[in-house]
Amino acid sequence: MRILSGIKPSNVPTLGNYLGAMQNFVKLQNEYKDADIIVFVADLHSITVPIDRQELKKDIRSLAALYIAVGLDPVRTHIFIQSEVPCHSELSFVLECNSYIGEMERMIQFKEKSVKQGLTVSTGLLTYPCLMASDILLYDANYVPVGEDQKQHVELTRDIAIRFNNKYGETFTVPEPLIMKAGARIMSLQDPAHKMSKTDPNPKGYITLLDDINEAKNKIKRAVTDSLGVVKYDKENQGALANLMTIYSNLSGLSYEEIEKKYEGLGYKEFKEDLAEIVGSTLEKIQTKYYEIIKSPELDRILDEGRDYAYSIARKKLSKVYKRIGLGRN
Ligand code: AQP
Repeated sequence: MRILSGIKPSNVPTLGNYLGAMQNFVKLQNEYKDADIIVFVADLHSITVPIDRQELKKDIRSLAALYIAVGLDPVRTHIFIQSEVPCHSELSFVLECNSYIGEMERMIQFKEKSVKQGLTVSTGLLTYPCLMASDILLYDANYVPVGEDQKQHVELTRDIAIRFNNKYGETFTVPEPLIMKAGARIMSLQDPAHKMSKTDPNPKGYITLLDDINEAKNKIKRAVTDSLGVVKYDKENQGALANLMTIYSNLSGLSYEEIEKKYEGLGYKEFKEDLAEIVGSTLEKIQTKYYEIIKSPELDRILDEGRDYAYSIARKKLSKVYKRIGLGRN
């Protein structure tokens, strides 16, 4: 069994990326001892929108180090940088030729991001689900752990794989999205109607894993809440509080009922102060490990090993695809 996933280095990962994705990679790594686990830094995905070169370079390395800092063990999990394995872009074009523009235009992420960009929206933003499909199909991944927002792209990957297999013969494993319920969709701290995103123009809406600890605590304390003043999980009527309770529950291990009991008769203030401490100590643990790794030459060794491992699998799959289609001389 192979489990594969990636995150794009379009800034430092947020608590949303951590709870919806990274934490689950670690759980799966520790639970499925026999699975082959591959996690990559999806740097090609970052260039679908304008991005500063220096920032990108920094974020690529940071994300690789953060994977290890949150608990991925490079002995168990192969970690690599997507653009260092050219097969991803090569297969992507083949998949673009086996998918439809209508399918791409239906993707919610494309709709949302293209509205923000207006006329300058890149072609890559439209076709990036094909790149994501390549990321997955090159490795015959059985499971792809993602947050809820990426489910649609994994479903599209399934459609493309089935279509290709029907047309050219059995080539790709059809993957399943793996969405862990807890933390699947963390919302902005300033607007509970929108998911927490690392490129939100309002930095108060998100907490990154490398935020200054005091600043992160303040973001929790200043997060919007509702007017009812009761700590009760009610997504419909108290969406902002429900989001904070989800973060609380995930990081502390307490259930919603246990949290409600703990704050019975108390207001939001105590709840938020405690949550700020919980978030602060989570970040502190991650950051301590992060600053050890980011400086060490070990990180490059891990990424070299990951790249070579990924390349050996991806190249074979790409040759098979080319052969099936009739490309080249073989
Ligand atoms: N708010 C979220 N709650 C839970 N999971 C989330 N993920 C993203 N946001 C949340 C999950 O994190 C993984 C990596 O995402 P990505 O960076 O590759 O793409 P994204 O979904 O576009 O993430 P962002 O933070 O919103 O980035 P930008 O702002 O650059 O677009 C995925 O598994 C995703 O589901």
